[in-house]
Amino acid sequence: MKKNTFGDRFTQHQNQSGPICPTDAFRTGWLETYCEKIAELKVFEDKVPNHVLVNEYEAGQGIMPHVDGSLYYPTVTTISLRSHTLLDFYKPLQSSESGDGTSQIHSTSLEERYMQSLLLEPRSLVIVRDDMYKVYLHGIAECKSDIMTDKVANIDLCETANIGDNLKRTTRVSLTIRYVPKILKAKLMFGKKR
Ligand SMILES: O=C(O)CCC(=O)C(=O)O
Repeated sequence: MKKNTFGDRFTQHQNQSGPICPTDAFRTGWLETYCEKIAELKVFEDKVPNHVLVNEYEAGQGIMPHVDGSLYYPTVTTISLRSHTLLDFYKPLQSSESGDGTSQIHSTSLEERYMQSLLLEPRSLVIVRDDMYKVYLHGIAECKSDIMTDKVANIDLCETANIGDNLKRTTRVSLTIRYVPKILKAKLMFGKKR
């Protein structure tokens, strides 16, 4: 998967290995238009998004289940281009306190922790916030096609698919558009891990 980050500075997304693009591409380019359109939805209160991660996935590529963590404003907006994909959501690992006061993590397979998926259609915008951002993990499975089942929570809202369809993936480009509060930007620049 190829990654590129645009932001107010030469910021770098954690684990990013690709080239980093300068401020001007973001501030004067077409990305700004989309950031402003998203700002009008008030998903970042009165803030305009200032951080865009561009990922390119070939068919068969995905991203491991993860949480985006506390460095960003706790809402993420993603525009999907070219191919669809399925964004899968998982419950976090459960822990409980044992007799001696230490906490014990219960290891369960990802399959058991799987909850549901969202079909991200080409040219769609998805907004992930609240517990879906803070608590649950999200990821994209490494496969070349997706069968639509009743686990696809938004299937009734989608124009390009119905239950039972098998959608073939092609190359997908995602624009993950976020707002990074100033105080957190410094942490991103110095590469602090979550
Ligand atoms: O490409 C996507 O839609 C998801 C990207 C993502 O979860 C990430 O980069 O952290």
